[in-house]
Amino acid sequence: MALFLLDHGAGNVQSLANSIRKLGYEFSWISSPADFDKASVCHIIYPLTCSYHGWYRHKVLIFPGQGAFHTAINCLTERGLLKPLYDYIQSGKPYFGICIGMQVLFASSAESPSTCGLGVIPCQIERFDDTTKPVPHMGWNNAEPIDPDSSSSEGVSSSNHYYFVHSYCARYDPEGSPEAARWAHSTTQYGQEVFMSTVRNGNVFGAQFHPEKSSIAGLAVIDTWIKQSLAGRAQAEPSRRTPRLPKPQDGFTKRIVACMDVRANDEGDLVVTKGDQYDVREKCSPSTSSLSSTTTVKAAGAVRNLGKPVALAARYFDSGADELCLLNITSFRHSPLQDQPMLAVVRAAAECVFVPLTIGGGIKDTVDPDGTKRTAVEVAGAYFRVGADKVSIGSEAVYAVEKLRAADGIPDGSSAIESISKVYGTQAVVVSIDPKRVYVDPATYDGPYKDELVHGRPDGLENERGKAWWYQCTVSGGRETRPVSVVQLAQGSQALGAGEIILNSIDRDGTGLGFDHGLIGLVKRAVTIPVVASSGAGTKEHFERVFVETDVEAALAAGIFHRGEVGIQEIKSAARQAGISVRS
Ligand code: 1PR
Repeated sequence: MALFLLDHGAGNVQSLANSIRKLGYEFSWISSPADFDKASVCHIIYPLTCSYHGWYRHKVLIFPGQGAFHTAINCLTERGLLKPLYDYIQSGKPYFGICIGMQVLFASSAESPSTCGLGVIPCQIERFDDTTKPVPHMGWNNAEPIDPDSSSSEGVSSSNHYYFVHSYCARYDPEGSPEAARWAHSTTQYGQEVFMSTVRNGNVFGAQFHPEKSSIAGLAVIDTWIKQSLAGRAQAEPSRRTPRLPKPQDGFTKRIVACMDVRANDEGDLVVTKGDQYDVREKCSPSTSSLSSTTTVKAAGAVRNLGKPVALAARYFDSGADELCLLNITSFRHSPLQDQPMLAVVRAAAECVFVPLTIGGGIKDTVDPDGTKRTAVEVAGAYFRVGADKVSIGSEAVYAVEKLRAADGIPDGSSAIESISKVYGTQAVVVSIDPKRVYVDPATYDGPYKDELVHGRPDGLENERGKAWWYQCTVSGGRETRPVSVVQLAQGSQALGAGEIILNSIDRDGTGLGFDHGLIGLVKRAVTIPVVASSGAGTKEHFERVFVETDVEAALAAGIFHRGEVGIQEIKSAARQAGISVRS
């Protein structure tokens, strides 16, 4: 075996493994110091999808990283992998570091100033400025090669978008930091900051974006690098680095997210379902007289079945969804980790989906049937290992923020949000909010949420005009309201370490009336992390309006996609025509 993947024990290594299998390569894992000695210089690899196979002269290593800088360095150190990794890189053999696997090449990171990196690239990783844009930088953006016409661009092309998810970056500053800038291979602009999206020098290549999650464009980068490295192709000398002044507009795109609410139906099969205001059961049977021979009789009270999760996930990936979400919507009842059927669903979905996958439902401390206690970090880790990129926390986030507020805003580190973001990074933790409107009389209301009141617009829906309301948070799939407002939950979640918010609306869910702009505006103004608008999409114009009017980073829909009423490409074409940047 000539291709090796480094598993440092704290990241989503499965996604890269899936991509490499998809490309037809075989590989071995490196997870202990002894594994570094496994292969000598002559090994065989069989690219399964092409007829060519033969002896390669080189051993090549990919380190797919995710998570926090200090966690990555600590895990490498504890497993005795740091020194062998450094020696491997110094020996001149090809190395490809992805995300944190690229950042560990640097001397240090502002994320954890006391932790030393490998020091191969002599500069510090810095945090993005979050005063003018949401941080993490989460989504699809361009990467512009330093030498666009060179064959050394490793498949990176300025006409493609790549998936980024990070709060820290390597600034591109040829004048202030020329030694580090020598490594720049491509640059990306986020807001008005320009950073190195890929680095390369000699045997070392690194990508800040996740090629394994960047659809066809990302797979091409991995394939090009593996082919060139296995063939021992000489690396071109780096060209002269000149400053890249920020353009008026970055290449960051709005994301279209397809969401699948998953639960067991009455036969015990996991199905994708879809509710109206969170009620997922059929309302009534169609009258038999009006049935055509192809119509399926839907029993009143049965769980709506809109398809199989893995098949739908594959369909949405093929249709160009920028991200997918799988939510286990009944996990609040019982969700032991042992034999968790959602793990198998996520594993199978991750094998055919090469864009980010968020998994939600039951991400909390649990107890298995045999009494084994599982922490929320273990539960999240199990999902990351089978191919999830982010975990979404619902009910537990509400309880955590209640606790935080009771402690005067002083976190105690015990919540699922804190513990998972500490290990896997804030960008891996999403909070899914299920708010419900509480109508009040605007003339007399003097309650605690008067600063959060939303007023029905004169040009809005008829039944909203003249009314006012605030948004109360719920748990257990909307079944129980809690004494927390949506603004308090959003701000508390960010303070605890969440990296993104999925903002549902129980009132709009499944109605097709459009996104709730009042709700979205309220939350967007309250936080600096990315917000995904969810619930109520009925037409392609709804996406256009929500992006223009609320400047939200992403918009999610379920029902219209499951029922095939509006296509993802249709939404993207309309958005493009309206001047909204979307991934092609
Ligand atoms: O509380 O951490 O176990 O997480 C449970 C998760 O399950 C939460 O993210 C919660 O939002 C979700 N959930 C629970 N019950 C339901 C339900 O529908 N009965 N689904 C539910 C939430 C909302 C969106 C939906 C959009 C778009 N579904 O996911 O996809 O509203 O729908 P639309 O485009 O058709 O309008 P925990």
